Amino acid sequence: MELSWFKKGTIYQIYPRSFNDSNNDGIGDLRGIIEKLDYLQKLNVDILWLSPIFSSPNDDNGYDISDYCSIMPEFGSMDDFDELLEKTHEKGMRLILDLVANHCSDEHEWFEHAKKSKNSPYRDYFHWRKPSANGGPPNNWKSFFGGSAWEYDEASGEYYLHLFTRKQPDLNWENPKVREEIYNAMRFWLDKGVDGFRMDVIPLISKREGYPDAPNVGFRKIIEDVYANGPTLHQYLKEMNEKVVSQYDAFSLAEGVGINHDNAGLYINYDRKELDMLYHFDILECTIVNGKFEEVSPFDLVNMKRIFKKWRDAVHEKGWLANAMGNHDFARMVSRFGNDKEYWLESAKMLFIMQATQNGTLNIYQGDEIGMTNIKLNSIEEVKDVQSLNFYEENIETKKYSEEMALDMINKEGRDNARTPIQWSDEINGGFSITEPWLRSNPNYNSINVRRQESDPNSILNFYRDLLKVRKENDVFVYGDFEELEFENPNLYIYKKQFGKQRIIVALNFSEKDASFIMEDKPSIEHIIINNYTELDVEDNQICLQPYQGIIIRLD
Ligand code: TEU
Ligand code: CA
Repeated sequence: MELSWFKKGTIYQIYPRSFNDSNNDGIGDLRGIIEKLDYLQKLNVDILWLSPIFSSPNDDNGYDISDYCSIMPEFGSMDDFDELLEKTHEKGMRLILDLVANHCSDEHEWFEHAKKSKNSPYRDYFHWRKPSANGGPPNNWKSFFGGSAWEYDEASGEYYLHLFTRKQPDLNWENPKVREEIYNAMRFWLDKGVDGFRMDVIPLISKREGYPDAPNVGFRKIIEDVYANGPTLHQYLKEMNEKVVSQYDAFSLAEGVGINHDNAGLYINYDRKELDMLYHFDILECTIVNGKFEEVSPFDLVNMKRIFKKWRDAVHEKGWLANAMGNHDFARMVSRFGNDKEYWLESAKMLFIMQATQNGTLNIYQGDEIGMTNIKLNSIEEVKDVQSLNFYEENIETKKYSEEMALDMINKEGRDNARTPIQWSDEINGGFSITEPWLRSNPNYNSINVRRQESDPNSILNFYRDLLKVRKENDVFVYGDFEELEFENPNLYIYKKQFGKQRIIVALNFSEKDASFIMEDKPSIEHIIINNYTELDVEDNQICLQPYQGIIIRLD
């Protein structure tokens, strides 16, 4: 297996709007990131991924781009970006950008031209269709954010496709000009020296011929079988890699929406030369039964183990995964998979032990390193995320849920949970800005904040730093082969990993009670490399883990 910087490097995702506000207008910005580069370097992360920083009307916070080669004025200028890139590199870190190539903004000039005239050369940059026989949308496709995926354009009497909001028209990748436009935008940033791209919903770029109706199945299945994995997709991914990414010392990370363990190889197997890695949705959605909000199943450890194993086996020696436990689209990791109340400290650390010892490129989301939690928004006026707002509107209109119930669901699963401003200190708005932020700060910044954790050797922040350092020094964390113990145990997650001569055992207690297990050989206390408690209860070959205790022991 080929070892490389982007396999071993830890990716840290920055959601710029919420990271740090340098000019106190309530919105995070590029200079705010520059101010925190020392912090990031000290955290021991290697690759910064910025969620979109390009010009955008912000219908979906930058995932609706109106100019791929300019900086969103709220975030700063091109000079700020150049400085950020240079300083990131000076500090020995890399920088990747978010490529949103499936759709652009309806305020992009391509779409404005396309809308003006059916004869415009830009018309064919998008997907236009006549109404169906009954005058309605051309087919039954639903948008990811509710409602039909087709929007009617009065002037031309045709509908255009938007798999996300109506302000995010899908680009027509069948048109070679569209592909060249995107490749040129990529080259623009790569020529500046960026180190790669995270590729937003990249599995959706090729649409099924004739836009056939979706069958009456769950939304996840529809994504897999109807929206993602289209007929010309792999041809384009190959082309993009050959013409662009492979020409630079850069890598591609796909957002694996609609990819399952059976077809993942088509995207990432080394011999395919398409993408360098992907993160899938099975872990991120393991408590979401079918589409966000409605059905939430309780966290089930054995199910999570199965998912990890299934994917590990699927890519073993053939391709490479990134591994994410949270991002700007999901509720907070410690609130979903841990216990953000009595065992906040222990469970946040334990979850990170698990994440940092899974194979694949480690992908951290901003704020998880201090154990940031979900927020309780008190009214719909406080909700900012378009997905949550659409859900609310649709369900209040149809009277499916009461206002209270809908808000409750949004508070559990909504994307704003992960988008509250980073809590730098216990000062006003968590030290993010002295102005009221675009999205309310989580009031728990009084106790959960960077400044406080900096000075506490026992903090989650210092735990992340230490563990990331150990991970850098031990390839077994990144590349090791797995052997699981007590697979069906619903409380304990135990595995051995081996890489060359290096061997470790990881043991994690996911329950709120003590839990014991037996090791083949008597464990040696001196060989404990990571422990989220100050002590470990060992008696002969038996180890007893306290609630949410997690340990890593060297076995050589
Ligand atoms: O997300 C795509 C995506 O699949 C998410 O919408 C996901 O399904 C949802 O949040 C889970 O319920 C990407 C971006 O990460 C997201 O922020 C954008 O809104 C979306 O694409 C459109 O660009
Ligand atoms: Ca600002």
